[in-house]
Amino acid sequence: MAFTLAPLPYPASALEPHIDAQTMEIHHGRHHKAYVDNANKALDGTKWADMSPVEVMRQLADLPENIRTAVRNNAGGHVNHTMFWESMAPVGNGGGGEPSGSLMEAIKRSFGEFSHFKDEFAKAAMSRFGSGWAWLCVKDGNVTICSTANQDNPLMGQAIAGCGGIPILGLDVWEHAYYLKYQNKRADYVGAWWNVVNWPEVAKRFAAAK
Ligand code: MN3
Repeated sequence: MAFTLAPLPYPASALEPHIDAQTMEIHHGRHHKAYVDNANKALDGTKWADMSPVEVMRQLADLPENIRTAVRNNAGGHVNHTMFWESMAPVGNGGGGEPSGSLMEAIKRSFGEFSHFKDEFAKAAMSRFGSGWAWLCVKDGNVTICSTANQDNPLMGQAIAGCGGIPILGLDVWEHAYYLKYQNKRADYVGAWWNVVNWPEVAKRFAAAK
């Protein structure tokens, strides 16, 4: 089964004004679609073509060298964006606010106050030079922050991605994620994004990762 592009879990305009509809349409319909198409092209006819994209990503080191970079970028892009769409929700309809329960406890254990966690996450997003992602991961039962370049994902492992753990929240800091509305002001995009973070969904991933 080839990878497929799932529809957005909400209308493209649902995250307005924080993320504009045109950005969502282009980001999902063109960028994410291209990752899906190119991953399928690279994997076509190999034994990895029938695996889930997450499985493929975990086995990156075993892939033939002639397709490894294409799969790293495009299966990575597919997994990262699928998670990204599901990590957001309209304001007041799942998006924004603060986490609760055991996820909030884990955040406070690692970062003290929730506001300090947000500062540290924003720092990871801001200090990623060029294109990449900021992540909240579960590692040894605790939550940690890291960032990766391009479409790398912590599930690819420390040796490839430069950080490890099970990601439960990711923020796309490629310019295609924010340039139409925010131009070069990445900090404004990161600040606005907190309003649409789907904490109930992140909490579900946290529970599954522990
Ligand atoms: Mn993107």
